Amino acid sequence: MTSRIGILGAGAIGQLLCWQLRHHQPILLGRQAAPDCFIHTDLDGQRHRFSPQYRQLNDKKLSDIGLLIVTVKAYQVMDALLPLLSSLSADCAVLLLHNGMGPHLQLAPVLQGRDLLLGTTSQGALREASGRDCWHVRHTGTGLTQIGLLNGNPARSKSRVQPLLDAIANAEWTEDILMALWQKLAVNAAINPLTAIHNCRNGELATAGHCATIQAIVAELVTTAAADGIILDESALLARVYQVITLTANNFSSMHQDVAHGRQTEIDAINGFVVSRAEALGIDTPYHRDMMAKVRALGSVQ
Ligand code: KPL
Repeated sequence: MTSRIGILGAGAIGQLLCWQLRHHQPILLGRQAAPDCFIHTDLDGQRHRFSPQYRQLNDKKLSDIGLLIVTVKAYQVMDALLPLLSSLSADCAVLLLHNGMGPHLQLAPVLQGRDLLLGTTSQGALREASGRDCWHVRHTGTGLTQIGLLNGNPARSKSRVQPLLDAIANAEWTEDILMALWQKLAVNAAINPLTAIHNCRNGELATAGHCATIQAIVAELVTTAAADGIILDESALLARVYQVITLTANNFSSMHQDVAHGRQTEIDAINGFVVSRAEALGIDTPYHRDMMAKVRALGSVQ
């Protein structure tokens, strides 16, 4: 039976999903046993304690997993997933849920016919503490979650992912998931590097001084996506970027936080994905290249 849900990646989103899916008894796959976890939710002010079910990454018994949700960062996907593939059943569906784009291009050819789903979530989740005995994750907002099929069997993959869509508020099945991911990419490609470079909260990008750069970032992305077969509405996308800037005005973007904590950033999967697709298609994207160079120069580990 391949009815279990596995979650690969015990970061804040992985732990939050584990709790949201608790009635389906998901399995958290990791290097170490998962301790009890507290989910502090700003939505109802409650604190929920739960004990994730845990299985070690080198456990060869993964054949009962029917849906593997991968919540590691884009740059970790291939290293985390490849060693597990031979232990997964031939019909296990894989769902990638990370910021940015790119790993699906490497993963699709090696999945050997398994369904490949892609998704994006704007659920807010912060890991506040992760000791040996207990983890604490704060659920800060419901944001939109979109999931869709890239390759495989639509009916089978939709039924595999339905428990997840039911468990999260504001989650929807998305027919054109690549279009949704390019749209989300535009938001991250404008906000994340600029907040990291200027060491500011998202809201500061609403000032006039950033307007030309944001417009150019969106325009280059729209041109690249069009050459890649995805037609985006440039003015609607620009409006969406500014809407997110307003709605998350007080937040520090994930890239700002990565730089501030000396962690590897997701620049390669965000502006780097646009640059590499553009290069492959013979398009120049000087603003995205500039964002990459400036974020790399900030000195966090790349
Ligand atoms: O997704 C985000 C991120 O920080 O990675 C945004 C939408 C920019 C919110 O901060």
